[in-house]
Amino acid sequence: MITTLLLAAAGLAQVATAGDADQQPHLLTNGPGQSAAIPRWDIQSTAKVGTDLGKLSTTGVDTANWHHTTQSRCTLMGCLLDAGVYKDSELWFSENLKGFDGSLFQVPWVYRNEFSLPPAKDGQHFLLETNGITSEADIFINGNQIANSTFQAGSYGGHVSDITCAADEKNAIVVQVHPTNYAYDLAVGFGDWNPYAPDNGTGVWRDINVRQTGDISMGPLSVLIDLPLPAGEKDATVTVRAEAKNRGRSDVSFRANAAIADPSGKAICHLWQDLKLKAGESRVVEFKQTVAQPQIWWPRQWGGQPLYTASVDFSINEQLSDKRETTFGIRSVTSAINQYNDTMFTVNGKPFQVIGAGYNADQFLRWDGRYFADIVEYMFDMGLNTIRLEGKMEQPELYEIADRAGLMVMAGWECCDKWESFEYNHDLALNPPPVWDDREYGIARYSMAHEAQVMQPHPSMLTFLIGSDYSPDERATRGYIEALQQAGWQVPIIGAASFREPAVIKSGMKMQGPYDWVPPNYWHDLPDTASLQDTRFGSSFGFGSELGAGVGTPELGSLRKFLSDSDLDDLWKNPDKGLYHMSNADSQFHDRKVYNAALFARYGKPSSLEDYLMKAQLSDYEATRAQYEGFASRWNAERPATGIIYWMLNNAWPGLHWNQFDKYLRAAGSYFGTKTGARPEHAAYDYVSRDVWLINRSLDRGGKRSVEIEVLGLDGKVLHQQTLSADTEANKARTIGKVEGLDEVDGVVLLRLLLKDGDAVLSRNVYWLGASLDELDWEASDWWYTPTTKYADYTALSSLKPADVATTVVRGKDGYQLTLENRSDVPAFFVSVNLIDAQGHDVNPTVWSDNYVTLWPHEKMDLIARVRGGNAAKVQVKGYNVEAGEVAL
Ligand SMILES: *[C@@H]1O[C@H](CO)[C@@H](O)[C@H](O)[C@H]1NC(C)=O
Ligand SMILES: *[C@@H]1O[C@H](CO)[C@@H](O)[C@H](O)[C@H]1NC(C)=O
Ligand SMILES: *[C@@H]1O[C@H](CO)[C@@H](O)[C@H](O)[C@H]1NC(C)=O
Ligand SMILES: *[C@@H]1O[C@H](CO)[C@@H](O)[C@H](O)[C@H]1NC(C)=O
Ligand SMILES: CC(=O)N[C@H]1CO[C@H](CO)[C@@H](O)[C@@H]1O
Repeated sequence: MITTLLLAAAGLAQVATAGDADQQPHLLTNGPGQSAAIPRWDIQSTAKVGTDLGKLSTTGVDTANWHHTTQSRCTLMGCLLDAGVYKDSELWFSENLKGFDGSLFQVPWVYRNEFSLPPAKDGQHFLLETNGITSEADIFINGNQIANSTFQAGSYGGHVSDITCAADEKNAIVVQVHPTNYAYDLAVGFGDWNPYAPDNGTGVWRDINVRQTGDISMGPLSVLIDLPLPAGEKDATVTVRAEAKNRGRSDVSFRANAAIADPSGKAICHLWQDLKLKAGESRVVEFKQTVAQPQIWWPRQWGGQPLYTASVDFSINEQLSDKRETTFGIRSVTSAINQYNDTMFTVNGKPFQVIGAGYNADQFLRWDGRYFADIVEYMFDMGLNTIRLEGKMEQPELYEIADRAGLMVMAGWECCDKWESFEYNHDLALNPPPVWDDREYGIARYSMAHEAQVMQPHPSMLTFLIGSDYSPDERATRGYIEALQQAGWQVPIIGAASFREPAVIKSGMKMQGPYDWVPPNYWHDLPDTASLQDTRFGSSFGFGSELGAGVGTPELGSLRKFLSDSDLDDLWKNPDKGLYHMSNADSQFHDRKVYNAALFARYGKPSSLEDYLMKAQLSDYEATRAQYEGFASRWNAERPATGIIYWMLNNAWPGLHWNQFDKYLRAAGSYFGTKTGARPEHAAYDYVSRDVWLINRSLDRGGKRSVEIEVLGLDGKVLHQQTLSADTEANKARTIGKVEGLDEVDGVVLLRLLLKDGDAVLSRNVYWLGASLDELDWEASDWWYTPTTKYADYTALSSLKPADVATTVVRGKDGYQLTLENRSDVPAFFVSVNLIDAQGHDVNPTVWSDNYVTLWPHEKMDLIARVRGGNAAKVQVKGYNVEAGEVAL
């Protein structure tokens, strides 16, 4: 005690000389049950400050020449970007990042901060909670070692250490982080998606929290739901669980209280039990409660997201010892493998077709909740219902946003590198990483335990995939499953995102491509039996866990932010060249050869960058629309299309492919193709059979529907008209007739499908069709694409006569209403609009009701833009046969 006081006094004195009281923020005010993150860090390389962590972790160390960040969590690169040492706009420009000398990250670095805590009292504890530090770390407080790097390892390894003995009123904490190598560490990597950050993501990328408790501390809450079906008709049972641990030196009797409040905040119950724990003992405390007339949590497409609250506290002699609170939703998720070995999910007893995309974290693992919320809004706008996180489990806030929004989450471990380095996977790489040792099985298991605890109460969880490209081996699988079960995991555990054997748990998901360009008919050209022996790997059957035509070309406003003039020239003048902003240099996807060969052949050789980008957006739109329409339409096929995850939703950095919107949130062709193809109520054209599919992903809107079909020549003459009628069925897709009048196409025709409820248009969908389809060489299918041997001919589009489109704008509540009017006798083809500010920069994010639209002759169309900021000054309008122009707002 005397030493403690002396140290504290010394600490105070040193702080006084350092003269920076600001360096010791009050982390917690007095009282148990509170937790706070170390709010920011100073960082420095051990090459500069040495490795005497005992000394560095005493208060008052002069860190004036360290890097000062404002972040509670950042990788080394993330911290240095935050501290202003680097700028992402510079790092990401052209090939600048390629020249970055990463050797400065080959030695350990130190994170340091000082903080104050309330004075020590008997029966009071301070706990240090880590949530994963990359790749591993030594932690010291006030000269005392709290954790070593054997123990504190793995990006997802979270641990709790009692720091009561080491802590003081004034404290210094030091975290030494060790370099990360993806072949040796269970870290957060990017595979072939994009270049690795120069630090390989090393650092305190997640919060380190200090928690104050009494003798009885509480672990994270789990909430288990028993929801009898049909959902909402019978009472539900809610079980709330938390671990209690006696950290004191003697037996303790305590009371555990639990309260559950309904979504309006009204208390449903208050439960309590009296318990006793021996010194050092822990046990799980459990409360069960019936909830009458439960308010059901639904995925957004099907209903609301009511969130209940569970609060638990432990008290000793009426003094609070620890407490936690969580929101939760009442819902059920199941999955089953059908007779074709495909996984099919249900939510609240309803078969749930996964219509989703694969998420990418920021290249420097910076988390921005606002940015993620924008992404979620874009996802719903596109009609998506699920996000796949492949080893990018981010921060706890992600799940809170998903819960509130109604977005389903498929979380899971990442492919390849150390994560999947089991003996049977050694075709993974030329130099396969060493297989796991005992320690690594341990790290993987407690990483799972930590992530499971974070995710468990969240109703947005659809599944956890314990493998991606490969299943984990038996020992790893056992560890993962035990860890999930200990956290009260209730939603499905899937063995892998691919069918590969061996698999301890069947996956029911296919991962057989494509990842590069395939024509639109690919998705509709199904094998008779839809068996896996066929070569039509990716087409619309079963559960495609990651697949797409590889598209996602940014528009010019974004490209100029990260490409030099000569990079821009490469796009259209060097169609086969490997490009730094594509996938990594050793990947098939480093160039745009397959994509560009198709673009040049189908639409004609580009005459300028603008012409190339127009054709690229057309290709991208066509590709994503066909893919989503293919899967959505086969929902009730003999071998149903049970799910689709587009590869990918977004990029880690400004990338040139594999996205539905670019890093700057500009939505272009791949976005609006998706938005059309994934409409919850939709009429889609089948390129192969010429059927019209009526797709309905809603549960509760019904009645008579009609589909008005019109085929138009490029000269604006109507070639064919037809109307199909049908009664719609909830959560179903089926064919309702064939499009006639396409037997003798001369050049290119346009096909318009209008799905109507009376006079109201539910979905408007325009295709461009040539005399014949693209021809695929199925036998030559590879894991990444199927070659096209003969291309469809859309070059006649270049002979479209110019159309005159008038644009008028009205300012609305959250944005603008644009009216486009085609004043010509010919169609105005593929017209896109874009808001820019006074400096000419894109206004992102903007949610457009529709975009990249085709107007019939003399057609008028309203487009609504929802914007957040008020800085839009002009709207840009351009089309395939509409001269680019700008209209002031
Ligand atoms: C590292 O920490 C763990 C857990 O506290 C301990 O069991 C182990 O002995 C330590 N290893 C070394 C090398 O100090
Ligand atoms: C990052 O990991 C790769 C292997 O995946 C390794 O070659 C490289 O040296 C690592 N970089 C650093 C800075 O440790
Ligand atoms: C499903 O998988 C089993 C092996 O797990 C296999 O024997 C069977 O043929 C598969 N069924 C189909 C339709 O592919
Ligand atoms: C989808 O099914 C629901 C429920 O029957 C119905 O109300 C809705 O109109 C259908 N939508 C379409 C476009 O068929
Ligand atoms: C110049 C021209 O052809 N204008 C026509 C555009 O279309 C509208 C109907 O949407 C007609 O009223 C105009 O005469």
